[in-house]
Amino acid sequence: MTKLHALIFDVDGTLAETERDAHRGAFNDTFAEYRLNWYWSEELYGELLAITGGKERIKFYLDRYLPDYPRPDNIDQFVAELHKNKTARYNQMLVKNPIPLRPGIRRLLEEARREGIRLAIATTTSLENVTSLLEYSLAPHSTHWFDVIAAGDMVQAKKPASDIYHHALNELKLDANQCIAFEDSYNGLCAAKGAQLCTIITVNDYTRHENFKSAQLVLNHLGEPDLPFTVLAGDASGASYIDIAWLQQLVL
Ligand code: XBP
Ligand code: MG
Repeated sequence: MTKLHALIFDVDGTLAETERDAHRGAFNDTFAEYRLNWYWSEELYGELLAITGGKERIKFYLDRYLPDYPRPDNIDQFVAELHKNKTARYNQMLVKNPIPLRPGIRRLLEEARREGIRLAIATTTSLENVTSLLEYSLAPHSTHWFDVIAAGDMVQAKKPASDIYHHALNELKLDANQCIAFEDSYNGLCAAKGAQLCTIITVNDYTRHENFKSAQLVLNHLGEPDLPFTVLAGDASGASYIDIAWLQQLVL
C-alpha cells in the first residue's frame, strides 16, 4: 500500500493571489523607475503569464510586443537588472501589505504538520519571494515548515518543464506516487504531471479557462468547513473542503 508522504505546493496563484496586483505592480513600478514606456495592463499580464519566470516574461514581451525596441548590447544583463529591481519592490510590497493566503491553505498546511505529512514547494519564482510570502502571510520562520523549497533558477528549465518537480522529489527522496501536487495553472499542471504527480488545481481569474484535463480535481479553492469549494471538474466524493484524510485516499 502506498502512503501519502508529502504535499508539494506551487506558490504564485496557489498559495496566494500574487500575480495581478503584486507581481504585475512590481514589474510596472520598475518599468516606470527606468523610464521605460512599458505598462502591463491586467489583460496583457494574463497573456504574458503564459511565459513563466519574470526574466523570461520580460524578454518575451520585447520579442512579441516591442520588436523594434532598440535593445542594449547586453540584453540579458539589462533584463536581469530590471528583474532584480522588480524583486526588491515585490518583497517590499509583501512586507508592507501581506497578501492573504487562499482559502484552505493555512488549515491544510497546519493539518499536514500535525499528521506528519511533509511539505514542499515547487515554484518558478525566486527563493527570496517565497521566503517573504511565507514569512509575512503564513507565519514568522514558516520556511521551516517546508522540507524542500525548490524555486526559480535552481533548475535550468522553468514550468511547464518538469525540472522543478523532479528537483523537489529528489530532495524529498520520495517517489511521485507518495506525493500530491497543488497548482493553479496549465503550465504548473504540465510540470507536475510530467513528473507523474497526482495534481489538484485551484483556479483563479487568470487560469479558470485553461485546460486542466489531466488534473485529479479542479476546484475554485481548497475550501474550509464554513466555506465549501465548488468542483469545476473531477469527483470530490462528497467532500466540501480538502483535508489530509481526503488526500490519503487518493494515493491508496
Ligand atoms: C509564477 C511565475 C512567476 C511570477 C513572477 O510562478 O510564473 O514568474 O509570475 O516571479 P509559480 P519572478 O506559479 O510557479 O509560483 O518574477 O520572480 O520570476
Ligand atoms: Mg502558479
